[in-house]
Amino acid sequence: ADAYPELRRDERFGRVTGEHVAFFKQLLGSGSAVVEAEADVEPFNEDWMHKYRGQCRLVLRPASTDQGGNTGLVGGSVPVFDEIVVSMARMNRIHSFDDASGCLVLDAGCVLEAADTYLADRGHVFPLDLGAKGSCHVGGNVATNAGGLRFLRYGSLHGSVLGLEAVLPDGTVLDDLSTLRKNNTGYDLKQLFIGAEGSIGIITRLAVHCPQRPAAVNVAFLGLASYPHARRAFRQAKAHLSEILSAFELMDARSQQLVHAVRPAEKRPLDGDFPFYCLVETSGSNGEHDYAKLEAFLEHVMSEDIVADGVVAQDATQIKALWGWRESVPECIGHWGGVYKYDVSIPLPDMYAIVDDVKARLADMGLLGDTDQHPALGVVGYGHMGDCNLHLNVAVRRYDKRVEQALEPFVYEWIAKRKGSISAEHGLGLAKKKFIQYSRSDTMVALMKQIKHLYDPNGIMNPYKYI
Ligand code: FAD
Ligand code: 2HG
Ligand code: ZN
Repeated sequence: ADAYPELRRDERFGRVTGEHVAFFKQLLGSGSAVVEAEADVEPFNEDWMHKYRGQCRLVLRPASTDQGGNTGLVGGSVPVFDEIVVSMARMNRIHSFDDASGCLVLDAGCVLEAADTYLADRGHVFPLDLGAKGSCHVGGNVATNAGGLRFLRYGSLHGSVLGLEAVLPDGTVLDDLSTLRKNNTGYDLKQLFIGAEGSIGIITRLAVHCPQRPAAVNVAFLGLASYPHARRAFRQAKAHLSEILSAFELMDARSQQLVHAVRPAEKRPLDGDFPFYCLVETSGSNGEHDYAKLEAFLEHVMSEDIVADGVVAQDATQIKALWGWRESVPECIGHWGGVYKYDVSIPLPDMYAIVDDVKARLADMGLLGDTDQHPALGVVGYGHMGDCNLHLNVAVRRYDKRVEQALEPFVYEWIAKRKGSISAEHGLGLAKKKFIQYSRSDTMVALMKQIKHLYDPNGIMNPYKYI
């Protein structure tokens, strides 16, 4: 109640008793399947950003070893009060892979990177990649409909997930584990679970369409004089690289300064300082051919003064290092205390303007600056430019209500005016639940509530969140 003064515990829900614990031990077996000890439950009560905290006292781990998951960024994965946490970490088996169709059937608790490594050995690739790959679960990815770094190439999980199995709130097992690409027989119910953030059922198994792994990957890192230059570079990247373009990411100067401040020993990709940087990746089947295309693109954009400076990675180590400057932004930016995160879609022409407007607003209000008196130390914009998806991050020395009030609803109103989305790829969780109306009409919200009620009439699935 102290943590969330605006929320009240729903007294329809029981409180965990010794009898409940005994029941679950009988059901799941004792040992590591039922977690009660305070120190062991604690990690499940706090999220990755150390921003949300619950009071759960019981964690159930149907059929493994380590905790995975809990990398969500909207407070959706930790309890609010004393809800029971179900960890999927022990359900982590890969069941089958058909290398002709590319269909992978696996448990929801498989770690994304482990699934991708399995596929790499078989010449295929998981159609999603993101910075948290080493700990997030594929079930969590699907539950949040995560977008990630190669959405531009492989598209949404709404297209890649062929089927799923889920347990409904009343215990019914929904078997929609189809491995077919085409299946127009009635409503496509699985789609409701993709991006539902655990609000209508628990995903237990997935069938995912996994493409052929590209034989050749090339990466260029560009320095640019302004945001309009970055937009022009993106246009040219599409024109020159078309079918081999697999990522186009944007990073502003401040984001790179903050990464540099945390990792001063790492050599920066370009010698000079630029207001913006872009990372361009190609994935294709012929390395030499792709490299030549990327070089021709770079030559063109430099000769036209669209790009001020650029470098093309010469080997896999350099590719990894260049990606590091992009992928480590979320982690480095939290180094000073906390981060207010806004994951938004905005039509490209206006996309970066929100960063300038937020910066000006916080500075005018005396909340942004270099001294300890200022709660905010940086307003940063980066993200998946190729998908019109910006991550607006405000790095703070400490979480501070004045900063939050300056940002909300200001950011949401700004986005609604431009017909953007207040949640592009991270979901609603607890953080965005009360702002859904900025991106969805009353009619749509009413229908969503009906769906929630239909599947979960007692409101027991991830309560207090989403809708
Ligand atoms: P959790 O955090 O454990 O859960 C997330 C939500 O899904 C919760 O509401 C939970 O209740 C629900 N859920 C989890 N498992 C299931 C299940 N089996 N059935 C039903 N509901 C379930 N996101 C992007 O879209 N793109 C990115 O590029 C990206 N990069 C990231 C980088 C970092 C460093 C971090 C920390 C996060 C990033 N994310 C990104 C956020 C993203 O949402 C998560 O990383 C990931 O998709 C969540 O998976 P998880 O297993 O950790 O889920
Ligand atoms: C990314 O693209 C993730 O790096 C995280 O979606 C973004 O932390 C964020 O705001
Ligand atoms: Zn992202």
